[in-house]
Amino acid sequence: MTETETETETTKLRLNVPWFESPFFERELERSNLDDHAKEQVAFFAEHGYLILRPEIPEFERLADEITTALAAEHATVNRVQDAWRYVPAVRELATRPEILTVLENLYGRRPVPFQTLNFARGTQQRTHSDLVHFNSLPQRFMAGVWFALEDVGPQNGALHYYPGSHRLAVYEPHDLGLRGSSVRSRNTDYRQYEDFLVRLIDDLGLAKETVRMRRGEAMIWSANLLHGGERIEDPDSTRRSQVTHCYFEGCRYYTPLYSDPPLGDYDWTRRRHHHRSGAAPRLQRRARPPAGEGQGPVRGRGPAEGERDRAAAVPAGQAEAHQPLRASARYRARTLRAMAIASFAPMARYTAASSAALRPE
Ligand SMILES: O=C(O)CCC(=O)C(=O)O
Repeated sequence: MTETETETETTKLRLNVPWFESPFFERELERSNLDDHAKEQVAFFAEHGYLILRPEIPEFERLADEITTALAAEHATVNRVQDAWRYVPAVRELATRPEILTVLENLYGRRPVPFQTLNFARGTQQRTHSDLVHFNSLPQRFMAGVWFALEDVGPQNGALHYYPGSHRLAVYEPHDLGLRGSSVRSRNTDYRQYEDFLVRLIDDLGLAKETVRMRRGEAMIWSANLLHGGERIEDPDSTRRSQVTHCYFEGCRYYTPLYSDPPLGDYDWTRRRHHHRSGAAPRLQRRARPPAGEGQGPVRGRGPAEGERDRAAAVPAGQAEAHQPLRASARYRARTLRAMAIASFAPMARYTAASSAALRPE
């Protein structure tokens, strides 16, 4: 077989998984038209399952301060505020910054669909988990978390921990553990069984845990299946303001594995389709490219090499098509996106377009 024929075969065999999880990934990465910096980021993410970066967001200080002020009253009583993007413009803006969406699109080869934010005032001390038990997609694994430090984070206030490379493990859902997600009465008990299972798995496989110190303004992107959690808080009086944005990717269906039994055909599909049903779905939205000089900041620590790059060229035109796993017609794509992604998550897309210019009408 000639080289061209082999390439054609590889293209035909493009799998319905994020491209960094494909057995053809190295070849596809080589052939992609991403710039060198983006290639290094994707290669690092493929191997380790996360990236730590300092996005160059000129308004970051203002956004972080506005978020802290806007949520002060709620945070006086609860640590975890979900979906503040609906009523705090700064949360929405940070969740949809083009500097982050561009990286996500490079990593997954599809446009990201941010759908949920969580704002914490203090460390969470969450036990180790994979986000795929909470949010999964068909095709699988098209989900990522973006975690922003709104203040310096270290052992004193509950650092993040994670197991590099664990994103490559199998996806474990309740039915894999003999639990019945779709009929479970005591979610907490069953969720504890899932967490206990992961402790045993990590121990058995000898996975090595890492914790990370982060500076205000730095972000960590993790692949959905990366095992991660929150470390113990050493100083009980400390704050640890942070914002997590959970993102799906275009062209998928989304479900909650914790409440589903896929082998029985029983899926708890993500709802919020009322905008679509009522005919009020907005037009298809598309994110803008970052303005020149406002792209991705250098990756710290074990990430790709540091240094200045041509940020503006982060996503060359046509790149999404170049390694998009679903090779569908434009009509199919438009219909799928409208029906699944945008309709399901219409509010975020609409507010985003108005507030941060991260997305713009097609
Ligand atoms: O913020 C933390 O401590 C952990 C966050 C986390 O595990 C998550 O959002 O999935």
